Amino acid sequence: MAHHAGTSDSITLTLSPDRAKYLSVASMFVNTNDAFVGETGLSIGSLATGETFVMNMNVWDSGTEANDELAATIPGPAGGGEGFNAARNDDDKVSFHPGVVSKDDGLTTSALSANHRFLNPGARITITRIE
Ligand SMILES: [Ca+2]
Ligand SMILES: [Ca+2]
Repeated sequence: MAHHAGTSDSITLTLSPDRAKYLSVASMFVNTNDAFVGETGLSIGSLATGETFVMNMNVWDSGTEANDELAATIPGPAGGGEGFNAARNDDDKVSFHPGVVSKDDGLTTSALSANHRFLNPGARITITRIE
């Protein structure tokens, strides 16, 4: 999934409660160079019907691309540029994402505006067992 600021998506999964005890999710922040959210091992096996689990997610920098915020390197609608490139010019370490700067806050070459800025935790996941 790919998310835009301030919006939400909903998906329905059909799982066997006997076999699906844990859920892992990942999504890129498409209006960034290489930011993503990801959680693994979310325990869903004990959710009762109608019960909801909510978790705020930290945004990670995948360490593959320098956060230059150039349109040519941002795949989301703010840039329309390249998504993945095998050439790595970041530090090759996953770390907390420092957030984007944007052209509104002084990075004049940035394809991003203040609307694309975020703070950690930058996303929320809500899981509801519906039957
Ligand atoms: Ca980066
Ligand atoms: Ca890219």
